Amino acid sequence: MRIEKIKAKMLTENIDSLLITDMKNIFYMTGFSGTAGTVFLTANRNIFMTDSRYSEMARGLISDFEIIETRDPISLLTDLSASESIKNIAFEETVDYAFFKRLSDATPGLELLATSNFVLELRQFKDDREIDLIKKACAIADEAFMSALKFIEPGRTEIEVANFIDFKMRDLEASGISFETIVASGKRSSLPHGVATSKMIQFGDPVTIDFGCYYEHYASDMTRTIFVGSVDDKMRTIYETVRKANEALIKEVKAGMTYAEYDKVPRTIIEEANFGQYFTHGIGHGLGLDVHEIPYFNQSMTENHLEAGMVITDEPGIYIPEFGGVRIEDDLLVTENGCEVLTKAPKELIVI
Ligand SMILES: [Mn+2]
Repeated sequence: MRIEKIKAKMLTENIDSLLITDMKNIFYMTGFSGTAGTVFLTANRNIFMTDSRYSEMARGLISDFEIIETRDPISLLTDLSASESIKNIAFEETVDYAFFKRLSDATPGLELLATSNFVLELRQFKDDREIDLIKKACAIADEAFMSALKFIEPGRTEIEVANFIDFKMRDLEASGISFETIVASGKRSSLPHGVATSKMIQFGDPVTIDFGCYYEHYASDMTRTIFVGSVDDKMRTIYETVRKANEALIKEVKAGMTYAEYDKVPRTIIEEANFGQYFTHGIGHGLGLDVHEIPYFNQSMTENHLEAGMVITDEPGIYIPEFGGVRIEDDLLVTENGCEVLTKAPKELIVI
């Protein structure tokens, strides 16, 4: 149970009370998906505060919390802290300054403890239902990509392609896109995060498409680079290097691999092909309720190990300024002995 795990962690870290304000963390803990809510946990009480718009919904939805209707959760904390003899309140460090100021003004005499990733550390490990939802989000992205292959042609703008993909994913029952769809064509493909523009796609262009959707609150995130009309030898070499890096990592990954090694396997392949200086970002990230969430990877993380149940991306890229770039990104479920690739769109070099 999620709540028991959080309570155990509070005990270990000498936290008397925990204030959860991040709506995705609140959803994770309670199943509540409205726009206003605050969770306050003490050793003895699980409190969910929301305003009158949501209190009835919350009462029907959330069984293991006391529901308190209020427009001002912070002012309630003073009373609650006194009645529960609390000495400290842990809060999520992602709150904004105005919130922190109100919190600290309302709780004189109490120690405020900033926490980072308190709930997110639990969110790293997906249960079977979460995995099914992520798989569905990935399947929607796969299908949208296959449709886009038939839609992309010289004369279409990047924005038209992005709109097509976004609509297609919604048509396939996505609740929305998980981030602004990237369509970067021609030289613009050297921009790792080139959001779609009114540039027309031309014969000979590489087109990098990075996109994903939410399905029942869970995200997918996928990238493919395809070529329109033709592909030159240098681009072909770049493409095959990125693909080799992506696929080598898929073969190597399993529970127990260090975060450093996760980054190193594909990066070494790209370096050995003399493109190392053009792989300018991290190899990937976790995904779930957020499209980017912990874990993140870099080569100094030799003490962190992948564990079964994590869903992470494998997204090597090579970006040559004023020339073009390639990225291939898959979503992987880490297992004890390897991984399951959740995004299944083809990766052989595609020229349309
Ligand atoms: Mn990504």
